[in-house]
Amino acid sequence: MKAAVVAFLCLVAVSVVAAAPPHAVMVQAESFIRQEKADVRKWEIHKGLGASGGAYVQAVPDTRKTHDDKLIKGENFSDTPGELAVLTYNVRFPAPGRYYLWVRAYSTGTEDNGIHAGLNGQWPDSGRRMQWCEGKKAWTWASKQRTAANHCGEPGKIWLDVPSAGMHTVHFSLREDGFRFDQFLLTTDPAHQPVT
Ligand SMILES: [Ca+2]
Ligand SMILES: [Ca+2]
Repeated sequence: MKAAVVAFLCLVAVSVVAAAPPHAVMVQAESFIRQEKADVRKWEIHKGLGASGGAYVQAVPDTRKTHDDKLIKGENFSDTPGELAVLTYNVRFPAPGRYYLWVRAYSTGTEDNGIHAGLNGQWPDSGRRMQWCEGKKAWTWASKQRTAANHCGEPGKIWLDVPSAGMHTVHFSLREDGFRFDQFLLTTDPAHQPVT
């Protein structure tokens, strides 16, 4: 009898865990606490464009506007996360876990639509090369990673593994200059898609 009761309680406990709502944290891009490596490119706060919270940040100057403009690594482009124009945010997480990262961005072409993300001074592979192909000249939520197979990015590959509940630092750094960045969302629900 005792065993049956214990088994029943275990089933209840499992179902409670399974039914727990996912955790999510939303942050405005303009609420960064510091900016570093900003001598070549820097993030400026702008108002307008219908941005959430009334403001967004843009990586300036934007010298590579089209594919024909010269690509200069370490200046108007960086494939090395943390190299250029690094923004840091204090984010309080309700629980540890894998948080899928979504960013709301506004791009105009093919040379202002990428960024890198990191956590606690680290730049994991799952935060590299966030990429937007859809939604030109409109704020667009996306969570895709540019890969060799798909330059427009693959969904489900961008996340940050948060080691504990409480305060952690989230980072973004430049991949392409001119990038406009409104806000970001971290959610433990892999199926969640923010509404643009
Ligand atoms: Ca650019
Ligand atoms: Ca904003």
